[in-house]
Amino acid sequence: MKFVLNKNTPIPLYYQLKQWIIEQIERGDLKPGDVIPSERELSEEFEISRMTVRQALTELVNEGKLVRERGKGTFVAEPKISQDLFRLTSFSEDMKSRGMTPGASVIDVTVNTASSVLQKHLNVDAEDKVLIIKRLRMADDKPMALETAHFPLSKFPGLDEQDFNNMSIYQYIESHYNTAISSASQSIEVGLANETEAKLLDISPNSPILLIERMTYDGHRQPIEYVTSVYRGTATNCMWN
Ligand code: 16G
Repeated sequence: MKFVLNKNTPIPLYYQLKQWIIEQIERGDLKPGDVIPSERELSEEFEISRMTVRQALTELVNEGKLVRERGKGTFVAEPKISQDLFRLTSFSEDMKSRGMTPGASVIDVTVNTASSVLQKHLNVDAEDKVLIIKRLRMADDKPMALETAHFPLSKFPGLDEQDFNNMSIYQYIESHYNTAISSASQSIEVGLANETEAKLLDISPNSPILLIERMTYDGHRQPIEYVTSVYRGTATNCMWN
C-alpha cells in the first residue's frame, strides 16, 4: 500500500482512510469478497490509532461497503442489488412500501447558529445557521419514532419556512434544491424511553427503544443532515424485517 494519509489538513484521518478504501473498491483494486487488512495492520501501515481505523471501517460496514464476519475478518461486500445505490429511502417511502400511511407531526422547529458538534457533523462554520426540526413520525396514525433532524440552512436556504407536518423532507429537498440524498452512515443502540419519549410514542416509561444517530450525505459526499431518532421497540419489527 503506497498511500500516505495527510496529517496536515482538517480532513479527519479516518475519513481519508475511508475514502481511500472506497476508491480502491470503485477502481476494482479491492473486489467483493477481498479481505481488508486487520485494524492492527492498517494502524501500523498508516501510522494512525486503531480507533481511527475502527471508525473508518465501522462507517464502511454501516454503509454496506464492507462486511464483518465474526472471527474471520472484514471483507469487501457484494454490491447490493435490492437497495437503490443513488438514493436513500425516507421514512415516508419506507412506510408506503409497507402498505402504511406515513405521517409527521412537527413538535418543535428552531434555527440556531451551529454548535461545535454540528459544525463538525454538517461541515459548517460557527456563524452558519442550522435548522433543527423535531417530528413525531407515524404509520397509520400510530406513533413510530421521534426524529430530531439538523439541516445546514446555507445549503438549503428557505427550508425553515416550510411546514413539514405530514410532508416528506427528503422529497422536498430533492425537488427544490436539486440535491440527491445518496448515502448515510448510522449507529444504532438500544435504550430505555424517558417520560417525554414514552408519552409521545405511546409506550410505558422505561420501555426498550432504539436510538439511531445518522449522517446523511449528498451525491458529492457532503453532509446534508444529522439526525437522532428514537424508535419505539415494537416499531422495529416492521422497520427492519
Ligand atoms: C428517515 C431518516 C431520517 C430522515 C427521514 C426523512 C432513518 C433512521 N432516518 O426517517 O434521517 O430525516 O427519513 O423522512 O432512516 P421524510 O422524507 O418522510 O420526511
